Amino acid sequence: MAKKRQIQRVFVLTSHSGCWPHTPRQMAGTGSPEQVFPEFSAAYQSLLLDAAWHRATARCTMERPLIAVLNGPNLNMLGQRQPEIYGSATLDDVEQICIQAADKLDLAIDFRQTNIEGELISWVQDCRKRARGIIINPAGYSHTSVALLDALLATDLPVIEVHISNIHRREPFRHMSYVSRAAVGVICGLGVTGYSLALQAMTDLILHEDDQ
Ligand code: DHK
Repeated sequence: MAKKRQIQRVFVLTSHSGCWPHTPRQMAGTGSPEQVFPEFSAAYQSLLLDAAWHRATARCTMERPLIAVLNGPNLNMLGQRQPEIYGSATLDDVEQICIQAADKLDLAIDFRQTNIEGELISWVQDCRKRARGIIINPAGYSHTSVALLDALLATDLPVIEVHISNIHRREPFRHMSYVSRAAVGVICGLGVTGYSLALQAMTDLILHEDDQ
C-alpha cells in the first residue's frame, strides 16, 4: 500500500501586531495554522491590518509628509486633570485639533499617547523610518528622561516640543527640560493651540528642508 505522505506545511509569520509601532512577533511551526497557532487567525488579521497600515503610510508619505504627534504620561487625563492648569480639552479634542490643522497644512499625522517611557522611546526610534518630523509633549518625562532625549537626538528629524502649560511659571523642577536639547523649538503656555502652532511650524521646517 502506498505510503501516505504526510504533507506538512510550514508557516512563518512575522507580524507587527496591533498598530504602529509594535514589537515584531515571529512564529513558526508545522501542521494547519489553526492547530499550530491557535492565535493564527488573530495573527493573520493583524498582518492584514499591518499591510493596510503600511499602504496607508506609503500613500500618506507619497502625498503628504507624515508627522508623529507623541504625547507622554498623564496626557490621557486631559480634561479631568487640573483643568485650571491644562484646560478642559480632552486628548481626543487635541487629536481632532491636530487632524484638522494637518489637513489644512497637507500633512499626515500619527497621533499617540503613552504612560510608558520605553514605549515613547520605541515610537521615537520608529519615526526614523517613517516620519518627517516629531511633535512631542513629553509631559513629566521632559524633566527626567535622558533616554528620551537620546532617542530624539538619534532620529535626526526636526523635533518640536509642546507643553500646554507655561512650565516656566510653575514649580522650579519643571523649568528644565532634557527634551529641549533635541528640539528645534519649544511651544509652551498657549494651551492646546500649541499643537496646531507646532504643526504650522513643522510645515515650514519641512518646506525649508525640501528647498535645501
Ligand atoms: C504636561 C505635564 O504632564 C507636566 O508633567 C509638564 C506638561 C507640563 C504640559 O504643560 O503639557 O511639566
